[in-house]
Amino acid sequence: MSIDLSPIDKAKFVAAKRAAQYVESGMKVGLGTGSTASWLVKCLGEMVRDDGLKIQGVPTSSRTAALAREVGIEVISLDEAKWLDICIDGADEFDPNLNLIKGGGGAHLQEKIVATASDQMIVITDASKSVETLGAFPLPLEVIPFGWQTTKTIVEEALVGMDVLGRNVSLRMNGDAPYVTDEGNHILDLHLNRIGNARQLSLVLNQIPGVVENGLFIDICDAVVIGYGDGRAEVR
Ligand code: ABF
Repeated sequence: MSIDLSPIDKAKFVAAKRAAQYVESGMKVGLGTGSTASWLVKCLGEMVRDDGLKIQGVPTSSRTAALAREVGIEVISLDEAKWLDICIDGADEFDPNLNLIKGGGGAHLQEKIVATASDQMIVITDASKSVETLGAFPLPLEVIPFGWQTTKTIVEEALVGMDVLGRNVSLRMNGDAPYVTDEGNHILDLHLNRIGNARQLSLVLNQIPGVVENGLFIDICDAVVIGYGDGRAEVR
């Protein structure tokens, strides 16, 4: 695989390549979504083709499913797999406790289901996603389209009692139309700037009717592989 890449793409590639070493023949593997996870899928495809690696992949989005098939990975559904040995995915932010914000790519619902059904969840990333406290990246909240404006109002009211610095909520758009997830839902982006108590916020948000899932991944990630533009990789 060509490594004539920009420093940021090199960092993502290096993280993916290092994390691919966790994958062994016979494993059922959760395949993440996003640009970093795409490198992982391509690396695994290469290992399937060139090294005889035998795996079954459970993609976390229709985009990843298409890429996995294209590179020759056997794709199965989560219900066929039932349980996974490992899941490798990107993230938008990770903190020192390896808690995450995910969903900038609009796929955190499937990503959280797949990660939760895995013995091990590994995040692959460049160093820019490292934060002391989660929240600078807008927190994605998948909501069903029915009554989404009412759901938004209730979310805004719920944020008043939360330990956050910002409370602006916006509907994610795709051009002139609301963004639609693989599950046919919309996404509200919560501009919180700083999340003081991510566990509490996650519980409160998921209790609101109309909310399907938030992008906070608490106590789900087991390790973060950070790639650097100079070719180094670090595991935390
Ligand atoms: C998915 O892709 C996410 O949950 C996260 O939103 C995003 C990260 O994308 P990238 O690797 O392109 O920065 O993993």
